[in-house]
Amino acid sequence: MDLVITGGTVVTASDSYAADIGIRDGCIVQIGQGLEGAERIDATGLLVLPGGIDAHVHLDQPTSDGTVMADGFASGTRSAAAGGNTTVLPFALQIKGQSLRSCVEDYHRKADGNCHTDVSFHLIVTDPTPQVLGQELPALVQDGYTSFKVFMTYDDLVLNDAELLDVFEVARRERALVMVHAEGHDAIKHLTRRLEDMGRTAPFYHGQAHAQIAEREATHRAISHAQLIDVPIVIVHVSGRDPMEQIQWARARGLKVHAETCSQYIALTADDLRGLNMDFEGAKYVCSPPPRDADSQAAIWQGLRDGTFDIFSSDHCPFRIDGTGKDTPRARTSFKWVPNGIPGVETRLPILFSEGVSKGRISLQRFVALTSTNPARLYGLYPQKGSIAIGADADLTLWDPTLTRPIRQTALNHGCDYTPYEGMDITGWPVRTILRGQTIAVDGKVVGTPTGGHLVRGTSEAFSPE
Ligand code: DUC
Ligand code: ZN
Ligand code: ZN
Repeated sequence: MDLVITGGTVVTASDSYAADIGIRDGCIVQIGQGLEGAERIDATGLLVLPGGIDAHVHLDQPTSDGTVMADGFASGTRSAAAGGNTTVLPFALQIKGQSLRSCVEDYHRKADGNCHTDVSFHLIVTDPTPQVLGQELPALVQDGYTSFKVFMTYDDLVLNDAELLDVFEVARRERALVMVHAEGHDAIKHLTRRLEDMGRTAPFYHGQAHAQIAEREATHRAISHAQLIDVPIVIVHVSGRDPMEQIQWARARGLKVHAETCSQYIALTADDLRGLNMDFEGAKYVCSPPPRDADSQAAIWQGLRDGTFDIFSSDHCPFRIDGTGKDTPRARTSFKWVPNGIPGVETRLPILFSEGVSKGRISLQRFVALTSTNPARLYGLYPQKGSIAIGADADLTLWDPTLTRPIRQTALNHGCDYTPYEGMDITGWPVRTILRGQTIAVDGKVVGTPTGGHLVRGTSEAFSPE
């Protein structure tokens, strides 16, 4: 064997056991005791986890007002690798009027040769023309682009109900998975106007404009449309109790509705958007849907435990707080001009481990399921990814469950100039990330040149009979 990892505790979504792992040609070829190979990594005292899979990141995506994201593929995947991830799933965003095929080619040009982790694109469909629905989407699904995101809000991205139903129909026919950004566009615009009329323009009011009621309504509407078409969907970035209850309502009726939540909904609340004294500091926390309250945090924890949530992602969508990102003269006039999104690909795993496993809220198995195995199953990467098994890619994260230190911007690898989690105490950090048998990060720093590749995916397990 090329490499053996010895003395660690192997953790999967179903078990924990002491074993060595033997790796040849980038794959796991043996799991056992007393293994030997050309190279040895001693994992005594460490957990050996399947590499993290962050199924929701935004890298090098253009925005409607020309604001440039803080991470491209090089810095975004560097940050992912340092944070214990071996695969990320970013988006290829279709600009209205653009062919989806040329959009995918553009993103490949940006990613190729630059990625420290493996990558696999979701598509974002903003312009479901007959050509896109009839030809481009089916051909792209055949090529392994088996998931697409649709938006129920944002002027430049929103699909109306008829368009949503059209996209759902193609997904059903092609066995592709639709990810839904569920927030009611008209309700948000109405609330935004009313808040602005009252002079309530600070970043804090972003949280009020993007009310949980609007998220609940859109979640239910998306579920109803999916039921009409009889297609599985994923409700992404679920922020609180109200939309979560809609997902539970759907599940209780046997509907195939999957759900994702993210770090910001357990680690932040609406109060963070107040900043220091309702000042522009709050812009550091502006994301959509926004963080909610303590009651919603408690509900999200319950959902992480009981299986309401299949996956836990970062929704990494970084904009710098300096004059090139969130803080522009226009953004100072109203929260509605503050770019929506926060960084988090490097802190996702430590936050869930520390707040979840170290504090006794979730088991180690649940942690692995939410952050690696389930994303792989949901998006057609399993068992090549997301498992520790003979024949799987040797994507592994060695984890020190006792290492305690706070999150500090100065220690992070992203291109953003702040973290919304500054100073948060964390117990449990990744100490080595291994992609297909090669070490790509050690102690929070990337090593080596980018070796990440593009992954072709199969059909989501959401389409299999239970
Ligand atoms: N939706 C996302 O998924 N990410 C950032 C902003 C948004 O609205
Ligand atoms: Zn979204
Ligand atoms: Zn997102």
